[in-house]
Amino acid sequence: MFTQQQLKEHVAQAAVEHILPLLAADSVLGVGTGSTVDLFIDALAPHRERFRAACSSSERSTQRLQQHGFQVLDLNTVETMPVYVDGADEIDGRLNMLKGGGGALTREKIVASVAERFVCIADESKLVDVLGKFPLPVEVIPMAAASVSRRLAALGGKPARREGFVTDNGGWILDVSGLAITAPAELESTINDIPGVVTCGLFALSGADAALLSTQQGIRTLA
Ligand code: ABF
Repeated sequence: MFTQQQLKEHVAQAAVEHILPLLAADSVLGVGTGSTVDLFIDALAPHRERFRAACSSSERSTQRLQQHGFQVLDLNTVETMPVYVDGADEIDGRLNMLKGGGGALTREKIVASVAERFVCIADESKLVDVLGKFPLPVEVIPMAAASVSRRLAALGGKPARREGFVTDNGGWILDVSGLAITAPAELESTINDIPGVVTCGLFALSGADAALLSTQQGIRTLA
């Protein structure tokens, strides 16, 4: 039996092998955030010369990339990227994701929006039938935390402010439990429209293009 850490290491290595053929010498690679992505960055280090630079979704990933000697570009200097690699807290069989457990959901969604392909990397525990067992993160403008919470409660959620956490953008996070998300794209759109919401942690209007899932039997690819 592989541990969850070993499963994450396996999929990090598989992701490197999966994306290298997609990268040209002048390519910029989009990099997500989280513990699996940390391992992906480490596995990518020996291949630093295969592409031009990275574009990062968090200070956490930026630091790790720079420690390995990668050049990290400001997104404003990047027009396109062939691929964005990121983890997820939950992913369903249609490649809809629930993300933001690490608090980086806004920059993740922004960088992913500039990439041609989103490759999600995760251990098998993240694959679910219905999204929502993991509390849905929603980044809000601090002054709107209470008003957005009321609107999320009206949708059937139980929002709780992530105490003592401020995002890289100066936002607060509401973690919303109690949602059975049977129509993720519709719920994402509804939450996006609440005044004060910066980012909803549902990636369904634009989900992953492929997922590499690490299982006890090896890497399973969903596309
Ligand atoms: C990131 O991946 C976040 O959205 C999410 O919190 C994180 C979870 O992945 P891991 O289990 O690898 O930390 O994109």
